Amino acid sequence: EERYDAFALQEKWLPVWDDLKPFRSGEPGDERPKKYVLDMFPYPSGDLHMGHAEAYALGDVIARYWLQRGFDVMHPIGWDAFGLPAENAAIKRGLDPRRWTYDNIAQQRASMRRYACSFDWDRVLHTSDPEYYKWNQWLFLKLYEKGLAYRKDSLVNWDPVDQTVLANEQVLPDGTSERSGAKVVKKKLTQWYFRITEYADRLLDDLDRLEGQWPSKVISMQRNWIGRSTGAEVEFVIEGRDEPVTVYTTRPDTLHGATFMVVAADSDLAGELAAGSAPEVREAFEAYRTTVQETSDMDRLASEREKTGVDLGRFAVNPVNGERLPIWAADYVLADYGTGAIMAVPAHDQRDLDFARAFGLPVRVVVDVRDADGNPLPDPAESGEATAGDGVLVNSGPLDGLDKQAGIAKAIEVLQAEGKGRPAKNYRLRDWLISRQRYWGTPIPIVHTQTGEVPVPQDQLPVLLPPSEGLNLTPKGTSPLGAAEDWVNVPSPVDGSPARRDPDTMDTFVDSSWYYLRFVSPDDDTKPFDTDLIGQWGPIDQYVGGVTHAILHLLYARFITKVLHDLGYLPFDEPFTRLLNQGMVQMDGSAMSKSKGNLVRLSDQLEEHGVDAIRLTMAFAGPPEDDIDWADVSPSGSAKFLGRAWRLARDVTSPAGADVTTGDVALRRVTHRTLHDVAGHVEAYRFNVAVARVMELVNATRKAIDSGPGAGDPAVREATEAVAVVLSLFAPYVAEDMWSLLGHEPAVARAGWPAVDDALLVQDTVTCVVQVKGKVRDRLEVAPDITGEALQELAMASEKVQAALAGAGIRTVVVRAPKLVNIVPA
Ligand code: ANZ
Repeated sequence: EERYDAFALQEKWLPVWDDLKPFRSGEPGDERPKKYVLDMFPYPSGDLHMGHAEAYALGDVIARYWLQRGFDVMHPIGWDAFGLPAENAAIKRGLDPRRWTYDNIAQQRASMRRYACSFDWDRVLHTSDPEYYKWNQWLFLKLYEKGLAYRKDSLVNWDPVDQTVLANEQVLPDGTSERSGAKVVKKKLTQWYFRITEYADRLLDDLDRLEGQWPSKVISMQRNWIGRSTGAEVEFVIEGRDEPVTVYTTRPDTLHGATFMVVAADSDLAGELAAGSAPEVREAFEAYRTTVQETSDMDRLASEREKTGVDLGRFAVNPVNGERLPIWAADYVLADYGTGAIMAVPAHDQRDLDFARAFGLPVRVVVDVRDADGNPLPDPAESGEATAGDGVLVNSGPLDGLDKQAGIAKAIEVLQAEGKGRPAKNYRLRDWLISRQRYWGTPIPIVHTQTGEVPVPQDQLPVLLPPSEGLNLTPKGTSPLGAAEDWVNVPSPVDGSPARRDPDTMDTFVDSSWYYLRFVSPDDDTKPFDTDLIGQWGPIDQYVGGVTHAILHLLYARFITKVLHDLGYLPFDEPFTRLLNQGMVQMDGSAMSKSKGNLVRLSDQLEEHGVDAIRLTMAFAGPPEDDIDWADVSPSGSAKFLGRAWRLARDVTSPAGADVTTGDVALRRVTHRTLHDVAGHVEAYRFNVAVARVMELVNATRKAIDSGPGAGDPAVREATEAVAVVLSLFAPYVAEDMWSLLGHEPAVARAGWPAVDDALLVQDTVTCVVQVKGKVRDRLEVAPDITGEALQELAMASEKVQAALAGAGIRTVVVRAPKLVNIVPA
C-alpha cells in the first residue's frame, strides 16, 4: 500500500471491528475501573444528519479516550422511538408508525456503524419495544403507589393542530407549540400528572452540586424554570362570603400599601365572586373571561401590555388595618400560580401600578425608597414608576422604620400570631402533565371501573399497544385507542365487571427519563434495571447532547432519578455527573433547513471526504460548545492531514518493539509533551486544541524522517505510534490502519494510552541574570514561562545576591522575566 485511501480503509476495517467488538463493556471478570459515557439517544426521524454527526463524533472522543486510559467504558445507544413525528408521518403516508420507526432505526443504526461510533452494540434499546415500555408502565405504577402520579381536571395547554395536550415545557415563549408551531390554547381536561413539584426544592438545591460540571447556562435555565419564590400567604376576609381568600405575596411588608385585590379572571373564585354580584357585573365579567381564555400565559404576563379587567363589585378587608379593598378580575394574575389572587400594592409593584392608573385606583407609598444620593424617588402615582427597591417602611403602623427584610419577618410574625397568614413558598414549576391523546406511545396502565381507577396488576404488564390497522390516527382530541373496542374494553382487575382501559398514552419524556438505567441490563425481562449493576456504573460520568434539552429532558431525568433513589432502587440521586452540550452545525451563519436551501447532507459529506475526515473536522472546528459553520471548515484539509499522518506509519522502518530510549531526544520530547497535553485537553473538552497538537506532532515526525535522524530512528516509531493512538479518538479508520502498518494487531482503540515519561516533560530552561546595583551577581536556570513574582523570589533567595546586599534594605526591584532581575538597594 503506497497511497492513503480513506474509502478502502473503511471497507477494510469495519468487518474486523464487527468481529472484535472492541467496545463491549462490563464483561465478567473485567477488573478495569468503570466509566459510563452516554450520548443523548436519537429520535428515529430519518437518516443521521450533520447534527448527529457532530454529537456522536464528540461523544466518541470522550468514550474512546477513557477506553485508552484503561477504563471499562460503557458507551451504549438506543432510540427514543415513540412520539408524534412517527405518527404524523404515518398519517401522511398511510404507513404503520411501527414500520416507519423501525425502518428508520435500521437506517440510523447502519449509519452509526459506518460512522464508527464506539457503541457497545450488545446494549441497545428502543423505547417502542414492549420489552422497554413495559417498564415505563412499571414506573408509572410505582409513582402511582407513592401518590406521585395522579389525575386531575385542569386547564391544560392544547395544541389545536396536533390535537393533543402539551406540557408547559413544550410551549415556546411566544405561546406556540414547539412541535406544530400552532398557537397554544387552554382547555379543561382530566389528565394524568407526575408530582414533580414535590421535588422542586431538591431539584433546585442539588443544582449546586453540578456547578462546574454542567454548563452554567443549563444550571441557570433549570433554576429559572423551577423558579422558587419565598413570601407569605395572607388571608383576607371577603364581605358576603364565609371563607376568606388567601393571597400569595413576596412582599408582606407592604400590606399597608394594598389598595385593591385582583383575582385571576379565569379562576373559579372570580366566577363565584361575579356570580354574587349585580347582573351587569356578571355580564361584563363573562365577556371578559371569554377573551382571557384565548390569551396565552406569556402574553398575559408581559409587562408592557395594556391592563384590562373588570370590577367585581365586591370587597375584601385588609387584615392589618381593616380597610375595604375593591376586588377586580384581571388577566395579569394567573389562575394557577400562588393562589390565583393577589393583594395589589401599586406604589411598589409595576403591574399593579399600571392597573391602578388604568382604572383610577388609589396608590399609597409605604416604602421610602431613595436613589444613590439619598434623595427620595418621585411619587409613583405621578411618575408611573413603581418603586420596587429596598427602603424604610412608612405609613405602616408597627412596621414603620423597618427595612425590607426585617419588615417581611415582622409582618409574617404579626400575621401568624393572629392566625391570618403564614410563611409560604411558590414555584414556577408545575406538575408534569403526562397524558397524550395519541396512538404511538406507552399505554397508561390504568383501568377505569364503575367505582374508580384501578392500576393494572404488575403481572399483567405490559399493556400492549394494539395494532394500528383499522384505527383512525388522525388527531381529533381524544386518543385513537379509545376506538380500539377489543382493546379498550376489559374486565375490571378487581371484580371482573365491565371496565375500560385509560385510552391515553404517556408523554415520551417519560421514556427518556430513565432509559440510561436500562443499559446496564438491557435484556433483563424481570426488572427495569439491575440495582447492583447501576450502582457499579452510575451515575453517568459523561452525558453529551444538545442544549435543546437543557430544561425538559434533564429536569425529568433528574426528577425520576430522585424518585427511584427514594424508592430504594438507586444509590445516587443525580443522574449525570458531567454534561457537555455541543453546539449546532450551521451553514453560512444560520441553521440549516430544507426550506432555506442550505442543507448539507451528511451522506454527501461522507461520500466526498470519508468518515474520518468528517469526524476530525467536527472535533477540530472549535470549542465543542460553539456552533460550527460548515462554510468555514475544511473537511478536505482534514483529509489531507490524515493522509500525512498515515504516511508516517507507511515510512517507519524500525521494528515493532524497538528500544525507543535510544531514539532522538528532541522528537521524544515532542511526543511525550503531546501525549501529556492532549490528555489534559480532551479531559477539558478542548478537542480542537488536542487535534492541533497532534498536527504539530505529525509535522515534527515528518521532519525527523526527512531531514532529521531518519525513518529508522526508534523515536520516529514512538511518535508515529502516539499519533495512531491519539488519532484513534478522532479518526478511527486511519488510526487502525497506521497501527497495523506499524505491525500491531487490531484494535487500536484498545491499545492503551502510551505511558508518559515525566523526565521528557522537563522544559528547556533559560538563563536569568541577576544584578545588584547594575552588577551581575548570579545566574539562575529558570523555566521560560516563569512569572515575575516567582523569579523575584528566586533572585532574592540567592546566596550571592544576599551577600552582595550585605543586609541593606531594598529600594526597587526591576524584573524582566525570564531573563533579568535588577535589585537596587536602599
Ligand atoms: C404584593 C406585592 C407588593 C408583590 C410588591 C410584589 C411586589 P414571584 O416572585 O414570581 O413569586 N403574584 C402572586 N400571585 C400571582 C399570580 N397568580 N399571578 C400574577 N402575579 C402574582 O412573584 C410573586 C408576586 O407576584 C407576589 O407578591 C404578587 O405580588 C404577584 F411591592 O404581592 B406581590
